[in-house]
Amino acid sequence: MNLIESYTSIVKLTARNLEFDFCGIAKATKLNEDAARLESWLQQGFQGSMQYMERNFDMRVDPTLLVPGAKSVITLMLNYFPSQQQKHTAPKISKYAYGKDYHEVIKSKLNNFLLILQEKIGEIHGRGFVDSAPVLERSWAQRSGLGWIGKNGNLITKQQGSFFFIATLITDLELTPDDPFAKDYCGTCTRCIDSCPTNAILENKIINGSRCISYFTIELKEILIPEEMQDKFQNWMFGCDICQDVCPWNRFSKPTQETAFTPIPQILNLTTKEWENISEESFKKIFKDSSLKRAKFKGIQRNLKFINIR
Ligand code: B12
Ligand code: SF4
Ligand code: SF4
Repeated sequence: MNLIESYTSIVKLTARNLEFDFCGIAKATKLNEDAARLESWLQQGFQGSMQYMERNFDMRVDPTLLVPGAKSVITLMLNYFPSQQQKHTAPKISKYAYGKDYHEVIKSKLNNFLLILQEKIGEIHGRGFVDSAPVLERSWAQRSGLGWIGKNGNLITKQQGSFFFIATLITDLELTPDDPFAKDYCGTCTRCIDSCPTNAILENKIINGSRCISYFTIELKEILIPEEMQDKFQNWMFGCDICQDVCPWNRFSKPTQETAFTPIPQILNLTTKEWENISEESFKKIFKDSSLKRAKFKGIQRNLKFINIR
């Protein structure tokens, strides 16, 4: 085994030891095809008011601008599919937000990952990212052989579907890349497109972010949700899982083993009335470690009102 191969084994083993579900590697190169897709997405205004998507375009399509001297992009995926469901009558919350905020949970795993690699391999540089950095995470997951990008825009694994977070560790360490995931197992299925209540899923795996319930309920801050969307949310109060819930590949989802993602009891149990009556103080206390913070108390109240207008 040469040095590059032995480092690659260390990376894969470390990912397993840190209980990531999948780990794939790609060469850190500029993503030219993705750059064209991203440019067209932005030109059509599909980012809506998510101005952060307009920033750092060059960095987003070139990991060597984010981490100088970058040679490899290690993609890590972590399952968040919960073992318990909300009550049918409760205002719906996306499964990714049932437990502790994934940004914090995964960030600390990524820091450990880098420390272990430095201990075992020596002086290497790298940075771990999850969600909020200018990194095209789904593209890296596909390029590292972990799955295909479905018509609903999500990265789907053949083994366990799409209820996974994606994180990357961009490093100057040279590693053996995995083969990109070449196939697409959506076939003639169109369930996600047919089920999206706001018609946010377009042809060619393009998602109009500015029409997605996830955007309206989480990203649209301090702004009213357009009236045109009234009656379309199907009781989704925070995020939306419809295009994943209907996906046949998610029959293969298995409950997460990550204890930090154990559902906060109130997420499973609060009724609409209780949500309406919750004080800002209690909200902040109960959800202090949760992703719900992103929408803030005011955002949650606005969403509740919006889905309950009859
Ligand atoms: C902005 C954003 C949103 C926006 C816009 C959505 C969108 N599709 O862009 C909103 C708020 C609507 C959103 C919603 C959701 N999001 Co979001 N979001 C992001 C974020 C921050 C950036 C995505 C982005 O770059 N968009 C721009 C467009 C152009 O990129 P794209 O859709 O990813 O498409 C690229 C590739 O897919 C590729 N591509 C497209 N078609 C094809 C075809 C082929 C053949 C190939 C090779 C490549 C390819 O090219 C595109 C450009 O590179 C990422 C985190 C990150 N840093 O990547 C999370 C992320 C994509 N979101 C995630 C999640 C979980 C969600 C939700 C499921 C949350 C929820 N339940 O409410 C929904 C799903 C909505 C949907 N159907 O996409 C996960 C996805 C995990 C997965 N398994 O795929 C990510 C990766 C966060 C994370 N770290 O885990 N999100
Ligand atoms: S998350 Fe919901 S609103 Fe957004 S694309 Fe999927 S089904 Fe449509
Ligand atoms: S619902 Fe069907 S078309 Fe949509 S992502 Fe899943 S398999 Fe692909």
